[in-house]
Amino acid sequence: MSDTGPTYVPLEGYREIAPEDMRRRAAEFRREMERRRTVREFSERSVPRGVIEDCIAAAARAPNGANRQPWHFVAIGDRALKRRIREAAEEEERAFYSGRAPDEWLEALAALGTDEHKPFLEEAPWLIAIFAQSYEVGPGGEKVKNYYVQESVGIATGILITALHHAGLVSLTHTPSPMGFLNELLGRPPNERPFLLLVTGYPAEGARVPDIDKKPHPEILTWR
Ligand code: IYR
Repeated sequence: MSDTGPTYVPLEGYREIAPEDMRRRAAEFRREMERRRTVREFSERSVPRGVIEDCIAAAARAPNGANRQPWHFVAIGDRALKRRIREAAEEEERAFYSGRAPDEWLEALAALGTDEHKPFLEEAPWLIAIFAQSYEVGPGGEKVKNYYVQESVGIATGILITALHHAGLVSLTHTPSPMGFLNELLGRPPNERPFLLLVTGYPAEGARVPDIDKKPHPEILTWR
């Protein structure tokens, strides 16, 4: 471990935005994010790998605990592998929907219309498996602690979802539970836990989304 203090460089990336531009940019971005919807019906249209790479690169800029960057992304475009992931996820989901999930949870999901069928795992051009590194393995095989892992990976995932939306794609945050099969199918080590599986691509033609809305502002925002 380093025993030297910090070294500093100038903040070169910052760009000041004039107040009127700031208002316009904030309002435009708000409107863009108001168009984001989680989509479960995907087209098989392909999406260039470079787009996915740029979105993941944006996500990997996320602030995170002690700059450990405790994440690993696996971008899956291979059809056979997507099929195996679908089969494994559907097996877990069958158990979830037919008994493992408490009634209260199933009631909470009723408005979303989800069930154990996950065709999107094969149809969408890309699946992005996000792994959280609970700890690192040091040179002598010892466990090195990571900090704020859930928060860090959650922030990175939020940026990834935003980047994909900004690029003109839709996504689905899919959480087959448990997700341990992803370590096996994707060859990831035991210090990594699957965080979620992000499905992304174009929406299917005529895709529909649940008729649900976000909470009104007074409920989510307090000014003091
Ligand atoms: N993992 C299941 C169930 C599910 C859970 C929540 I919380 C959702 O917001 C949606 C689905 C599935 O993916 O179907």
